[in-house]
Amino acid sequence: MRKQPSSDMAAFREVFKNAKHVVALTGAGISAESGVPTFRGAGGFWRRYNAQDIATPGAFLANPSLVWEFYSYRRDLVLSKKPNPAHIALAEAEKRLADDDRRLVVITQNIDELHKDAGTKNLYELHGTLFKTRCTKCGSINENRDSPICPALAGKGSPDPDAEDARVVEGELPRCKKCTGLLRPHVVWFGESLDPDVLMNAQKELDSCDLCLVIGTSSVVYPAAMFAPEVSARGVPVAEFNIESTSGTETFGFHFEGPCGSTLPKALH
Ligand code: BJW
Ligand code: ZN
Repeated sequence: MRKQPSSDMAAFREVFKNAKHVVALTGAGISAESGVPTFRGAGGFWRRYNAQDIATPGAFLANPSLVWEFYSYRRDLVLSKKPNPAHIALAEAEKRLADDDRRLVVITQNIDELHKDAGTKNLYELHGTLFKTRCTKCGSINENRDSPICPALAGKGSPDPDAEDARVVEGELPRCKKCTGLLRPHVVWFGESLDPDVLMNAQKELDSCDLCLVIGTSSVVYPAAMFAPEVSARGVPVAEFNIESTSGTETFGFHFEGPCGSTLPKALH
């Protein structure tokens, strides 16, 4: 039988004290205490859709207006949110470790930029960001924090399951300034490949780290879901911070159950 993961904080802190290269893999749960909804479980729906229905190239092709409503709503929501003590604990630990010639890196699945806002510098955003657009015609990528992102989406995107689809015509959705092509959010949808450079650099960090933290992710979406189990299989300690057990828990050495805004600052202080 497998050993149960330990929840001994003193033992974890000893491992952390001696680690030279720490990778923190984060998911939606780290932003939950900032007020950003997670994807799975209660509250994970926008209207009657979950992420797997609407965060796809097929959904965008079929109804770009609906998908833009979804992202427009989430951009506005996130613009009103701030990093919480878990994001800040990681950013502060990165600075402290750097002063001691050690390294902490965050690999996030989140697209909310709250790690950046907290001051994290060593950051890989696996699934892109809410605040960049990409042209579907010329491929140009641009930062964009406009609210609303275009006049036709002003006041649209209500998450209410009874809200009516705005059916904005394509010509009035966000368009490219260079070529007038239709813009899309610069995020990674189901069935799409991750940016190969981001993926390669993240993989290098994972291959050389001597401690891995898995924070606020259900560990069901690939390829991120296999990162921590791979590190663990190398014999490197992995510590999970989550409000519940996940499919990965059994393979990790440590599991700290509870909101990571409370558990992580204690672990990394
Ligand atoms: C707290 C907390 C608190 C709450 N404190 N904790 C291999 C096998 C099977 C399938 C595949 C495979 N390889 C690829 C696939 C297909 C697919 C996939 O993984 N599907 C699975 C669902 C099975 N993957 C892909 O398509 C990926 N592309 C790819 O691999 O390309 C090559 C390829 C394609 C197809 C076939 C084979 C190869 C791309 C995935 C892109 C995911 N995109 C999304 C949307 C991004 C844009 C957007 O946000 O709109 O990314 S989906 C969504 O899920 C989002 C998230 O980043 C991602 C992960 O979710 P996360 O962060 O784990 O959130 P939750 O909600 O699931 O969990 C929150 C956790 O927090 C929970 O555990 C809570 O308990 C916890 N929690 N409060 C601590 N306070
Ligand atoms: Zn263009």
